[in-house]
Amino acid sequence: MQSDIRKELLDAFTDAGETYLSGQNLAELIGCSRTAVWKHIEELRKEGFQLEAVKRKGYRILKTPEMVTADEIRLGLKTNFIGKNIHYEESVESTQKIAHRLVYEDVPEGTVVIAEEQVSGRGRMDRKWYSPKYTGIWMSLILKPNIPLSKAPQLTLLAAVSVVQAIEDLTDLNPEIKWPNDILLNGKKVTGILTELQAESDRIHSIIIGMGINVNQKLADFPLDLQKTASSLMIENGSEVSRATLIKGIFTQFEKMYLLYLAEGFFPIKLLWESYATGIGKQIKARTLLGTIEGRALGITDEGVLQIEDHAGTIHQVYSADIELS
Ligand code: BTX
Repeated sequence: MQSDIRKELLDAFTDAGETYLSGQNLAELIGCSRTAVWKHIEELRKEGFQLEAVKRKGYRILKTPEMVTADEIRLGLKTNFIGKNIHYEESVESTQKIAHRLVYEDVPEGTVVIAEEQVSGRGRMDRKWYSPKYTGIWMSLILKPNIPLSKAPQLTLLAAVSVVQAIEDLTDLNPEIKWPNDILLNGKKVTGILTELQAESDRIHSIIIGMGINVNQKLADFPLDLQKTASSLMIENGSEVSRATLIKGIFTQFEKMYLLYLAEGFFPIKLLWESYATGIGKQIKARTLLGTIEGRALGITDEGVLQIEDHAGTIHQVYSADIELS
């Protein structure tokens, strides 16, 4: 019912073109209350629609948000296989879920699922990932590398490097990576990466890399509990960033890194990852499922595993954890 009002509201603005429509006009046209009209106009603003409001005249739409449809992304994309096959949806539960299904349909390597919004976006360990409409990049990339299971974490680090490089190419921002995959700007999380696998014995059948990038949200658009820890590229950059251009940049960087990785192994990627890493050489706290380890982060191994030296001099290998920087 709610989305009907919204659709009718957008249709009314489209039909009106340059003409202003008052709250009263809109309420009568759609057959709802003026409060409902106002509420939907506020929602549209949050999603990046620019609406002009003029006293005694009403509203009109000045700008609609940029979409990240397959056509938008294909335009000028120069990769050979990453992002060549795009599965686009307006609204989904989670792009990861769709990607897992597509793997069974035997889609080609490099297929990407992209959505404008996720209503049940997920983070690591069943946490939630907030993925509002039109303001971020929510996508899952399907890969089929012929590598053993133990090497899977390397690809998640490779993904983080690709996103950082694409952000640097497009903006003046200098993101940092917090092990394993959080991308931070001024200490706040702008990107999360979730890697999931389908494997047979110890061989990877497919690997699904989910990337969630906050692009054009304002601080007030985040739920209160995230406002202290999360940020977006627009907040840090001071101006809007084109989602479609950034997606193309990520595909280009990812393909370059992935081909380098397949040809030369993890070492060149490891060097790049370390050049962006924050917290290496410093005191950190790693919360793992088995307990908390405190000590100095020594770096990552050739497998992508974090090494921490505790106060007694013991070196711990950390495969999965949440890191707190001191
Ligand atoms: P994570 O477990 O490292 O982070 C999840 C935590 O981050 C949450 O518990 C919350 O505190 C915080 N958080 C939630 N939403 C946001 C946000 N938008 N910005 C900053 N912080 C947030 C990170 O997991 C992995 C996220 C992957 C998301 C992608 S989006 C495409 C794909 N589909 C899907 O469902 N997940 C992936």
